[in-house]
Amino acid sequence: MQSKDYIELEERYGAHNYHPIDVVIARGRGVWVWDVDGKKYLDFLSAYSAVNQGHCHPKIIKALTDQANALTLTSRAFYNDCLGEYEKYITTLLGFDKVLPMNTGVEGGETAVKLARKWAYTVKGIPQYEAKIIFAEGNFWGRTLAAISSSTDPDCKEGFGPFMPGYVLIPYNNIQALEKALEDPNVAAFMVEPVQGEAGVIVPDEGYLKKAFDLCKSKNVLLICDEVQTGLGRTGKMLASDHENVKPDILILGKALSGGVMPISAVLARDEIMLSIKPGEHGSTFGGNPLACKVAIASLQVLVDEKLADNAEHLGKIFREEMTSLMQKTDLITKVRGKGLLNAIVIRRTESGKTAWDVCLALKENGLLAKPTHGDIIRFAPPLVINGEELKFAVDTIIKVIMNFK
Ligand code: IF1
Repeated sequence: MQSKDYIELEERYGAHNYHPIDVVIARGRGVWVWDVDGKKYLDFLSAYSAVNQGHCHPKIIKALTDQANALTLTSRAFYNDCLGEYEKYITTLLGFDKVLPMNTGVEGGETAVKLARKWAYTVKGIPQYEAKIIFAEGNFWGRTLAAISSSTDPDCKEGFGPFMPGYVLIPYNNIQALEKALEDPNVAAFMVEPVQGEAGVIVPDEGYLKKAFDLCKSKNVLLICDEVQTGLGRTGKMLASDHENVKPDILILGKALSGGVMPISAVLARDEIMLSIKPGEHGSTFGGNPLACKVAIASLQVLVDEKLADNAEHLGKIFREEMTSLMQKTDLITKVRGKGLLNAIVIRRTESGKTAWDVCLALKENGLLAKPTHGDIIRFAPPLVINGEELKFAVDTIIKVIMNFK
């Protein structure tokens, strides 16, 4: 079979809920992937930051296969011999009292919202079912009905109502708006991404998260940080909230918690919040399964052992410098922004009507995989195991493609 055959199969038998770039990947290792014809590409998306540790990291795959041969799933009807070890490891590493294990990122978000509501009724004392959660415009936390209810993107939302009540939307990176929204005594939580990913890698002003945290604290409102994308080394620290020394009341992790091996998410909080949910009130069949526990421990260990956050910080600076100097040589790029190795450039639409999509196709032809978003933004987020030489290849490729783009 050739590329076009695989694409036709998906087109014929799969739902049409995605529009992928025309490349059929068959193998991956570190920062590299190979298509079905054996052509090699540098992965500059990392499955939206899920493969921070690189494709098929040997230590993570070993943890997976070792555990797969012993035990994969018990459900939470019984104890298993991996969950406690994992819970101790992740809470100690990140400094939280307790963890609640789930699978996908969006389930982590759902869990955080449920926790905030339960805490609001049982601890804060908000009247029954009047709790509100504040979100920032441009937020993205997945595709469930609860998640799209907070969305301001019509593509995510239109045609899927009615929506979840109890949500309040304020502009991102606007402390005054938050202060005003917090005047409502029925606010339980403010849920926010330290850097907005889907919105196009929007980095807020320095101090935004810290001020938001302080304001929330003064109103007895929980700060929920959605670090599904920004967490686990991506922005140059273990957590993006570490940049401002903020410890969120509730932290959501996903994606790279498994190094891209399987869906693993986690919600972390202190006892006062976590213990407001009692047996039978929340969970999932697969959350906390032994396979996931071993994979998550290995994935976190790799981040620590290989100092991937430091690498993201260091190479991210170089990358933005290179892109900024490229921007000065061409009017095709109108903006460069990001933190660590979560970066984006904004492409100006050309006279011939070409867009960021066409730039990505040209990048692909030259061996670099990236995906456009919102028509004019290209997100650049390589695996954090990338080295200086590989980064140079990426930078040279981007320069070549942009400077020759017609
Ligand atoms: C898709 C973008 C990224 C997330 C944050 C929770 C979740 C996500 C901050 C939910 C998921 C994804 C999912 C993916 C595309 C994607 C994305 F393109 F939308 F903008 F990463 F940048 N919180 N992000 O970014 O996690 O339930 O998917 O495990 O195809 O929808 P999930």
